[in-house]
Amino acid sequence: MASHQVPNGMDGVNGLTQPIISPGETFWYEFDLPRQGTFMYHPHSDEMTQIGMGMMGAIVVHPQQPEPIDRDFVILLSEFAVRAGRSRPDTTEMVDFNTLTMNSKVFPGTDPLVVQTNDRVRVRLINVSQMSHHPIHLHGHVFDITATEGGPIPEGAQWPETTVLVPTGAVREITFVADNPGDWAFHCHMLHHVMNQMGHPDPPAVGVDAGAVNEAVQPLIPEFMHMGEAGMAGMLHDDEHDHHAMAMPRNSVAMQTTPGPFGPIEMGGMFTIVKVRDEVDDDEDPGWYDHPEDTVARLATEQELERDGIEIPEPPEEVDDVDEVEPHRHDEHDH
Ligand SMILES: [Cu+2]
Repeated sequence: MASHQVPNGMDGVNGLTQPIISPGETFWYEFDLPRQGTFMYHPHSDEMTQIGMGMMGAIVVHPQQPEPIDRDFVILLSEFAVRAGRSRPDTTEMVDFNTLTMNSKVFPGTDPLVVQTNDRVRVRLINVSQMSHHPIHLHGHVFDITATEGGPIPEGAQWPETTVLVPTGAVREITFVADNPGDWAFHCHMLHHVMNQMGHPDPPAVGVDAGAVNEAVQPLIPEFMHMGEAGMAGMLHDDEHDHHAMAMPRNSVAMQTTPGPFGPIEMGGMFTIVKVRDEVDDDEDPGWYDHPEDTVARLATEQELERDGIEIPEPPEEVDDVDEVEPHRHDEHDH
């Protein structure tokens, strides 16, 4: 029971303040919650296994005089090592966590945060990740950091941010007025934390047509996937070849990309959407934002480019004959 004033004997540290809880046993805990705020709990016994499989929770203690908050969210940030094609986490992993979650879900499975225009919104971010801190970034708004797991920050000491770093084992409460209608990305800014499980042991293939390699290799090595030929995003659908770009092993989600209103959203993992609407129906997902006319970025016209003195260079000619290119090989001493 982290960061609260519990009696020592209720603190739950295996071996230090209580005997181990054996399988099938239930222990009894009782303590007061004298302080308001956001707190976490998790086992202090075989943490890598138990937290590595998701054993954690939040406790929110509201003040007796409630603050004027219209929407109040709790998001537990955590990370798991779920190898491609596997159905449960690898709890021997110490460093390389590939499944970064909000409330134990990856985007697009994460819930959107639905709020009404001008709502005062609080998000309680709790990080129970094993190794990672998470710089959580909100688009379109500025928030104040109003509390930590130690309690509320006095108003004069709060400061504005658009990204809050949540260290592992810590709580950050952010508070903002949702005064900007739209669909706003709300996500960890560590770039591979907004991607889902990556199982490839192979070099990236940007610029390479890997063709049928996946289909040939995946039956033998489920983790194998070649990286997208034009970057990492061509995972859900490959328009050029009009097929599912990457055949994925069982129990897997696309590393990135989920269908959005303007095409694939090239995100996964620790990513969700704050949906600010003039009219909301409780927590109901309102769907995609309907932008007012002429408020969406679009292709610049030739006249506009000319007016601003921008010249677009001709793209280089495509190389047809790849036979002359020496294939890249791993140096055996690399590994
Ligand atoms: Cu992160």
